[in-house]
Amino acid sequence: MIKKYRIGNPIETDSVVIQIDSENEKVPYFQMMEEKKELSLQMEKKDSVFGLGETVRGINKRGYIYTSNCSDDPNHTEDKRSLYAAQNFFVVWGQGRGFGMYVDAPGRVTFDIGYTDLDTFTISFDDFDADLYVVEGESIKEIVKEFRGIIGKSYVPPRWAFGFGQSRWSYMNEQEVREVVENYEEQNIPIDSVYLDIDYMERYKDFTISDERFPNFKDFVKEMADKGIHLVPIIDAGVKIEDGYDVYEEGVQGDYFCKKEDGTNLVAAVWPGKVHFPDFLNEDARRWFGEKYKVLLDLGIDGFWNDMNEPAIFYTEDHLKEVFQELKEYEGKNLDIRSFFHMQGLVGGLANNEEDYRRFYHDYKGKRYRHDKVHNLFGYNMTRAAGEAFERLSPDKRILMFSRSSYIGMHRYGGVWCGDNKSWWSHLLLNIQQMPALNMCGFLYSGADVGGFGADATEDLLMRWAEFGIFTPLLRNHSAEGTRRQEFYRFAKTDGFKNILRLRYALIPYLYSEFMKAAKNDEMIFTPLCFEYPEDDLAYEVEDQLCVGESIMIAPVYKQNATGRYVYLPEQMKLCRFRSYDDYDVEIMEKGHHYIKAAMNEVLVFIRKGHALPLATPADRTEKIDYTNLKYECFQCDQDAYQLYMDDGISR
Ligand code: MIG
Repeated sequence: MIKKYRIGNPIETDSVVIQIDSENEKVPYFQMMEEKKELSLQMEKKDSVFGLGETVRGINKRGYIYTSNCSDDPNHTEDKRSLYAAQNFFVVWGQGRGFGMYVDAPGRVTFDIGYTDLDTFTISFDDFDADLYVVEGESIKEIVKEFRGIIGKSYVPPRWAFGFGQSRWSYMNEQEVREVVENYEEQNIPIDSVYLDIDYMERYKDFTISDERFPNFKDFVKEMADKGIHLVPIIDAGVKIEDGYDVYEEGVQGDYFCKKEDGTNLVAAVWPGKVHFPDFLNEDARRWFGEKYKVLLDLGIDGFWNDMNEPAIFYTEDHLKEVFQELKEYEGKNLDIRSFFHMQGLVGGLANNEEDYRRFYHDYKGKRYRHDKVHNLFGYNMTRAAGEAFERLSPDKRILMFSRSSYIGMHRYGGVWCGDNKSWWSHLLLNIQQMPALNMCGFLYSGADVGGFGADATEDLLMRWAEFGIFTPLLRNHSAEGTRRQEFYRFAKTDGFKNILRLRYALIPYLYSEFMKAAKNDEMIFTPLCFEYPEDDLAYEVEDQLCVGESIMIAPVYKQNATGRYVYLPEQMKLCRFRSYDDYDVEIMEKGHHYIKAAMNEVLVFIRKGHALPLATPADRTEKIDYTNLKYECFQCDQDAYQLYMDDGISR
């Protein structure tokens, strides 16, 4: 059961698609403190808090403070309060009861979940305007399902997007891309896509192709398609200011860009230097920008990733001017400690500056809003622009789309990747812990950069990460400019990588089935153990094992030099220790704690009682997998216990 409560005069976000009338009663559970713009809840000792989507820290969010304020921050350390997303749905659960709440407010919202006081959960608002949806249910899973029922169905990608994708910032030309594909083919490692980062464009201009680097782009896309390889270009939020550039000129003419207070277009800077930002919140601008993807669709492209859409801002023209002014005053002076740090802060504070988010406006649903009031809707609406356009431009064929920034509602138009993580063991664990929270908020097609984006990956980290990544719908190896190259074929243990990737392809019939069932039934793919075994107190403390779909539980190894790990089994399960899809040992394990060996190339999969896991013979491309010849690994049932979902993998 869901009830809606309105505080103040909230700005519509289009995240909820079901019309619900708001109650006249007080908000339940939380105490409202009007003057402080706060809601506050006394938590019970045993209450856990789950959700909030893509954030730092563990599965149980209790004990820290999180701010929904979409941020381009490449340092996902424990002390951060905001990452790229604003996904304001959570569940409080303890002692066999609880509730869910969705805080629908597009501005900044802070969730202090036991940070100030361990037993107090306080939600505070910049503006005290919000729609609150309170969700009741018999279990956490039921609450999540109820909530998902009001926000609309999750985005479904084409099936080939369940294949492996190799990425790098950037493959600089046709030849580099060819070499990647050739290397994968030579090593017999399956692959379905190669990602194109910003350098495929002409001077970082959206919807252009560099003539120099990709002189025959259309032919090249075809050449790759003939090999079964999809090229997936990046699209950035900022449109370069350059005379003669059609997107810029159309945007100016159509009045599609974000404006400053004085009505002129905001000038900010990102990759291309100075840019304007399309006003994605505006329906006309959204339609116009969405239509631009056609340029690439017409060249044979069928997948995209939307980046820098928090939006990331290197600087605004106005702010930069002010900073130069101030710096002049420092020239020739003897800088003491305070003035030195202040001066340093002037320059260091240019990027993603809070004040800049108050310098421009949106024309949204017939009204003008200052950006910071609707900040968290920007990336969402960029991806919505694309998603709505794809429905018009590609009515029969699904298009791959995922975004860096997001808000609930965007899950209908695309997936997400978790942004600029690092090649750190702690970020492998973070990836594991983010998946269920993303699913709760409707984001099913998701994953993180396998191997880590920033910093240098090591072979063992990459292998362990791949061993988890093969379970995430989006499986992409991506890394930053200047870091160690981390394509799987570059390391000595290529056989290990090959077998792990081939195991992924063996699992695709299962993963795709579980994905489609979750999308159709508003369910999760990744669940923490306590969602499945709510009666088991110990299950609430397990933060490094997940159930993946109905049949299996996984226990990834995420520690350097580990040759195994401790695993908690809430009930008897059947362990399959995979070295490859057809080389694995099997053991029935009793309920309780175990230390389980897992050599560097071994993947631990536990089959749950009464469930079956289909396994295909791997192919080098997703669409070549033979569905007629599946083998089933069963535990106390036969293969009929499993309902396989099948479709053509491409039509909508
Ligand atoms: O400021 O396009 O998260 O995946 O490789 C960096 C370059 C901009 C950030 C994305 C990352 C991408 C990078 N982009």
